[in-house]
Amino acid sequence: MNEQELIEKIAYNVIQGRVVAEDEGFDEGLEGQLAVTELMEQAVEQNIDAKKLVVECLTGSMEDVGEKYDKGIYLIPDMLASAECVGAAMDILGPRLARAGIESKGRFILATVAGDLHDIGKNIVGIMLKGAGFEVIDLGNDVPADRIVEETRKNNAQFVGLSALLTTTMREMEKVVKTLQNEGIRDKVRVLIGGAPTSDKFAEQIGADAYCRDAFHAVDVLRKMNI
Ligand code: B1M
Repeated sequence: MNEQELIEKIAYNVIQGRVVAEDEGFDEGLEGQLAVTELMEQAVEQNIDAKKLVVECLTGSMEDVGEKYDKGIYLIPDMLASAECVGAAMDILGPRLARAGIESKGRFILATVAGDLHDIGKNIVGIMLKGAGFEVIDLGNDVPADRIVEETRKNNAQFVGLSALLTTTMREMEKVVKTLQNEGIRDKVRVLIGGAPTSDKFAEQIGADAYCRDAFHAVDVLRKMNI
């Protein structure tokens, strides 16, 4: 299979929610055909650029999944099946994105805010930050502001990365910034935010240092901060 065919096949199988060849997929009857795990292993063997694989096979496909959910074609279990595919793909791609043995550029606390269970984007950001040389402490999803601030203090972290995918949870980011202020450590950390409903304007409104469009942009933003 050439590079383009492989990319299209992986993207298709993410949308179908097929982790391994035995899975039947949303359209059913696909069992036996190569799925995300086998295809991603091939892509890695063929040395296809990891960034291209993330953007074209994973991020793009999840947008499609979101549209299908919006239209009522997909239900929550279908979104979850696709999410599982991204997880499996990142398990294979992660070591290629995160190069080992780089000197630490600082400690990064990463979390999806309280009330929000979306963690695919955050996990990709974590892998990219590790690859860029940061020591990442990932607190997971649905993390209350108090815990984020407590871990920031305890670990003497220089960076806080917050993720939110819901319009109902993005306000939690402001709570984190305010709690950092109240605890007197706001000026010791840079706060970076990301997730579909957030923006440059929102970052400014809540007093965060930067908005990151995607994981690659996050690394770029940090580079521009001269870190
Ligand atoms: Co949900 N969901 N979901 N969902 N889900 C969205 C976000 C939604 C847009 C779907 C839709 O309606 N079209 C919609 C939100 C609407 C809104 O708020 N305006 C939605 C909804 C409504 C819901 C529920 C409320 C559904 C329900 O129960 N009725 C529910 C809420 C649960 C909760 O959180 N409390 C829910 C549940 C779920 C699942 C659990 C089933 C699953 C998540 C599984 C998981 O994460 N483990 C899920 C999924 C998969 C999605 C979509 C389809 C995909 C999200 C995703 O993973 N994208 C999503 C639709 C969409 O986004 N188009 C949707 C791929 C990922 C790589 O991108 O997360 O944007 P993203 O991350 C990027 C950047 O944003 C950036 O970099 C990342 C990598 O490049 N970034 C950062 C993100 N965080 C960053 C932090 C940084 C820097 C950059 O810090 C430094």
